[in-house]
Amino acid sequence: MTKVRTALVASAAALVAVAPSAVAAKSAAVGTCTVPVLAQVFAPWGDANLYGLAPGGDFETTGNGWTSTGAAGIVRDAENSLGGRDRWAAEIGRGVTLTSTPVCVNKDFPLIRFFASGTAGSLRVDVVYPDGSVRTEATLPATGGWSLTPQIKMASGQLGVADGQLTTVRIRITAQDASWRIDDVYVDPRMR
Ligand SMILES: [Ca+2]
Repeated sequence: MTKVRTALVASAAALVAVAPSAVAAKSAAVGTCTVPVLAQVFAPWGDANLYGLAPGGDFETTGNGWTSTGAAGIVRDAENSLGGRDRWAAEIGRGVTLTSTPVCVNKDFPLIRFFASGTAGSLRVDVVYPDGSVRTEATLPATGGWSLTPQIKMASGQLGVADGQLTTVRIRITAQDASWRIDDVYVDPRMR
């Protein structure tokens, strides 16, 4: 496993040092979970659910903890659907898997949603559950350009926690048969 980085990473860090993420600044640690600020970020797409940015999921910072199995990096790409100062996206090479740091959720059918861009092949979205099991929760067809994924549901029964308890999962994204770009990985943790 290698850290996600390219020669461009240093430039991304410089940008972020000037303008730190508001989401990161307001997040709060609860036990081993870091609960992000939740907002209706996909309301313009008719989705009223409350989402929080997965740690490092905007790829605007270096050392974000995401790891890859091969060629992947942060690239300058103006995926700017959510507005703000989003300047960087993750590029995943053909056949490469990108894995997130732990993401905080509870058991009431948490959701994953993000932006993806791929002109060929498909993008597989797996979830690594607390017991180490891995399930494929979505396989997305080529988009042709930046596109918001559907709501990707995690398997509630795999989380192994009681109502109201928090746990962590990892999101594992694989570019199958072609390279893809992703950005703005959000989770609706269902912690109401
Ligand atoms: Ca970004």
